Amino acid sequence: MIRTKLCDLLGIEYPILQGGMAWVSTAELVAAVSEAGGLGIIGSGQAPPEWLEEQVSKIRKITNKPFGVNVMLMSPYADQVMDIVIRERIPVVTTGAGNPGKYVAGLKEVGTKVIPVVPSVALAKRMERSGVDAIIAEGGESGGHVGEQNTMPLVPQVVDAVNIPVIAAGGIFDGRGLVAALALGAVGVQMGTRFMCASECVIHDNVKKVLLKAKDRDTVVTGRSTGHPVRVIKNKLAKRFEELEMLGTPPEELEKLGVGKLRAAMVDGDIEYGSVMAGQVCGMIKKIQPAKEIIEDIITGAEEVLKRLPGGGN
Ligand code: TUI
Repeated sequence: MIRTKLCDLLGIEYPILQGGMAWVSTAELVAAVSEAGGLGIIGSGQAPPEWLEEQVSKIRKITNKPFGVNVMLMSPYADQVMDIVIRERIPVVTTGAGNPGKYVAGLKEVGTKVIPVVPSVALAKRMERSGVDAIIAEGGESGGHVGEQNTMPLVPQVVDAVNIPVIAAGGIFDGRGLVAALALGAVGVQMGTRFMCASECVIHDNVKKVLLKAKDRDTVVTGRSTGHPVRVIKNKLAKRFEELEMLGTPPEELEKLGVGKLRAAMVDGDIEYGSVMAGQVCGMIKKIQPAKEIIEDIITGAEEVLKRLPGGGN
């Protein structure tokens, strides 16, 4: 059994967080992951507060296990979403694309654990000073909005720089990845891409089919020139982005091209002109399976790896 102090901190059985993905991790997936012993996390993205309230109430009808909400701090609704998190006493909040500093006191007052996602050591230190409970160090192998560091160098540097627990994210798919993350000093992992092909995940079937077929080199990072680089599956939209960036198109024009494209992919199934955000591990997805089976596979896989490692069985 692989338990770490993250399990005690969050009241979960396994040190596995399902990354909060906009338009992807809705109540169905979140409840299934939490019910299976991991931590399911709602991706609130740019959704209005009423949407979040609905999701929370759906989850509470299915499970009474802890779950989380990811707040994308660039969302125009971030303040209102945080108000709901506090009012509903959501057990865990993760944040992306910014610094949650101004919300920490209010969240801690109601007992919500605050865990920002960071792409660098400097941001990890800044977040620690704001009083957060743990940090997710996310490498550029992950899908969606990414930083510049990769997981292998980022995680140990963050572990050395802070005194709070560190969770590894980016490029982790199975028991091998979990053990590797623990070896780097992390107390657990966050995985997004793998859970996109969970049976309970509501994304369009077209996207699941693309992921099932994807190989190691099928993602690309676009939008570096805008200051908001995102890792996506290569398609016609990604190609257009690359062409426009090469031509020196102003960032505002490029940003406009991206508006509404994540929804177009995940909800409407537009896999050519939508933004199919996914991490480099997409090449390892081989089947659609229930979240419970995914979690069991990761844990039994990790236990086998530990036995197989030199000295592990002795
Ligand atoms: O947030 C993510 N990944 C995401 S968010 C997203 S939704 C989206 N929609 C439209 C355009 C762009 C994104 C899809 N994927 N990951 C966590 C993450 N956070 N990665 C990097 C950061 C980050 C960046 C800057 C965290 C803090 C930060 O601080 C900046 C500051 O100045 O405080």
